[in-house]
Amino acid sequence: TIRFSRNRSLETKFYQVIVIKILCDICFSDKDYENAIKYYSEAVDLNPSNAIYYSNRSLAYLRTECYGYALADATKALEIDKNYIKGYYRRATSNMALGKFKAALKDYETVVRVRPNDKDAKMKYQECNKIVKQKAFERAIASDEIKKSVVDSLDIENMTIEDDYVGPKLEDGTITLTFMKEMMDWFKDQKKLHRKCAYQILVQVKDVLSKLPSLVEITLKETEKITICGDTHGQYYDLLNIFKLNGLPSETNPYLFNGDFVDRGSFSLEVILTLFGFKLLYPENFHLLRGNHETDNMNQMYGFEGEVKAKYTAQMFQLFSEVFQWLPLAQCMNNKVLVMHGGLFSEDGVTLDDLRKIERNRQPPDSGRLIFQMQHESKSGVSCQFGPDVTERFLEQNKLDFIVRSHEVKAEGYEVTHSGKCITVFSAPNYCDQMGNKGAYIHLRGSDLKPEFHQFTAVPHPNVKPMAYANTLMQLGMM
Ligand SMILES: *[C@@H]1O[C@H](CO)[C@@H](O)[C@H](O)[C@H]1NC(C)=O
Ligand SMILES: *[C@@H]1O[C@H](CO)[C@@H](O)[C@H](O)[C@H]1NC(C)=O
Ligand SMILES: [Mn+2]
Repeated sequence: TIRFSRNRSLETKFYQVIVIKILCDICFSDKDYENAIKYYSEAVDLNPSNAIYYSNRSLAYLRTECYGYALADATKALEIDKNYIKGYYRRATSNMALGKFKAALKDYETVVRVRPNDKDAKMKYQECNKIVKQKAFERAIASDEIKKSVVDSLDIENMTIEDDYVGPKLEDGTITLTFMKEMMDWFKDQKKLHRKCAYQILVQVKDVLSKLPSLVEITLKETEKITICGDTHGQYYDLLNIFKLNGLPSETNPYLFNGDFVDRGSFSLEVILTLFGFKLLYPENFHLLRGNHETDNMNQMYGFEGEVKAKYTAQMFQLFSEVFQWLPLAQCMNNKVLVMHGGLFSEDGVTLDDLRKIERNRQPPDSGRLIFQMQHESKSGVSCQFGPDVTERFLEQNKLDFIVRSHEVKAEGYEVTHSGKCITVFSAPNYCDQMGNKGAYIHLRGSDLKPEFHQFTAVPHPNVKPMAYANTLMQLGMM
């Protein structure tokens, strides 16, 4: 750790700035964005009127997916220097990631105006414009007709499975362990499940999920243990590795997957169909919660929609979207441990009863604030960090011991903060093939409810890069 003196002459300030620049460059080349953020914060402190520091810290925040902070920094950079082009790009990228497409479009517009000959800027502007128009169109038709379920327009019974299909099939319409094993092997060889089987799984899992409460409450007996996993993000081969290390799900080997199953990784369909299959096979012992990536906005940008369209159809994506809206939002174990994807809330006084009452069959933006926060953010549009005071008050009020959340990549795969009362778990090792992080899962036993951490590293996967199906803006953007 390098400490910078607070008592600075102009000369030491000058050298410190040079040292910081070198340190930040090293951090960036090491992908150590957390330290880069620390050093840029020092730099901002030394020289609060330099747009580059804010802009570069904004990029570091983008890389760690703290989009709210990234947005604030890009905005600050532009306040200092409204001609700083990179600032517009970064603010646009932050807004895109937060689903604020119109705001993003405005910034691309500015770049195009200032640099009429910049082809890259023009392309991004056009791409973003397309999304804004598409959203407007979707809104227009959504208000015209009462939402009909895709399920009503499917005739699954009559879908035929061609003779040359030799892959796994449900047995009399039911999922069996044999089917699950065959399907996982089939996926491992990069083969496609027959669309009829995929639809069967989706229709059945929609029915199962829609009967669950928004807050799932379970009791672990003295002798029981559950495994809690964080984000998996389409890293199918790493999911298989979790099952290899920790055993296949079963009635005696229960799991809870804490959201963000899809997007970014290019094997999201394989991940989600495997998880849905196990949910159907062991509805009481296999649990899934919704993450911020089980939403239309995210799926459009980060690959899942593109992947489903590439491997199946737009109609199947519609059905996924319907199913995602029925995923529960939080799970409580033995009235003591609360698990949810994003973390706690910006307002104080939220109770478990408030969570029970959330009507969840909807997309986050028009759904009241609670549901969105649980998946995504806490204070003021910022996507990470709520203070220990928030955790403390929440736990006390609800008579809980600690919370488990996911959503943020951690170098060790997990992180224990707030004196052990807020635990983060993340299960996508070497996230996006580039973060170099470990993955982790947690064992929680009924006997003592003490979290026990298990780490693992990434395994190889076939040569399809992450984000292969993502929106081109996201592929080309600095994310
Ligand atoms: C800001 O980031 C750029 C790369 O985008 C880098 O070349 C430059 O050195 C950084 N500036 C400072 C002051 O850290
Ligand atoms: C299957 O198709 C046939 C002929 O089109 C139709 O008569 C029958 O009702 C369909 N079955 C179902 C279950 O929809
Ligand atoms: Mn997330």
